[in-house]
Amino acid sequence: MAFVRTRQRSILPALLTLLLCTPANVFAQASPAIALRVSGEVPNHLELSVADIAAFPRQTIRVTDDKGAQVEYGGVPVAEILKKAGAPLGQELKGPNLAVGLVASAPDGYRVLFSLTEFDPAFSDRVILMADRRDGKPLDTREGPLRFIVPGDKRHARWIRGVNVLEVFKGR
Ligand SMILES: Nc1nc2c(c(=O)[nH]1)N[C@H]1C(S)=C(S)[C@@H](COP(=O)(O)O)O[C@H]1N2
Ligand SMILES: [Mo]
Repeated sequence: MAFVRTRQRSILPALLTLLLCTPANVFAQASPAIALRVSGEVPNHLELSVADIAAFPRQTIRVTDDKGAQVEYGGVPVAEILKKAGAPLGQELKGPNLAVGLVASAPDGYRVLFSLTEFDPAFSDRVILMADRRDGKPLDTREGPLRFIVPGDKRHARWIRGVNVLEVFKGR
């Protein structure tokens, strides 16, 4: 007993010192920042960090950017994220579910509406990408950390920069 009490008395100030001297960012790193929320009418709401997104099945696509440069974007097909959220895709994407869509939004207030069919590989070979890399490097703060790439669109208005929310809902 006496031994235990002595140990506790000696270790407590050391623990307190450690706690008080630990920079706040060490605790922040313990719970990584949420880069993307998936909400709305899906069974699983998701809160994903950049690392979570990087762990999905990945793909790269070569496209012409808005300034006419040939670039390679890397990232995750949006369909993979929607699958994880339980959104209706594949065999389920028929009947009333053809009216299901999503609004992608970014912190600057920019919002873009899509139909779920646009992400479904059963509907189109065009892969809409949740990009996190441009020519092998993480997206810069103007563009990222995440951006939609919509190959084939003649205007780049749906290539939403800094996308951080996907809200799924059924149109009326
Ligand atoms: N968050 C956000 N994304 C956005 C926009 C915007 O205003 N905010 N503009 C869009 C428009 S209209 C175009 S043409 C492209 C421009 O792409 P760039 O930034 O690679 O030049 O970004 C699109 N993505
Ligand atoms: Mo644009």
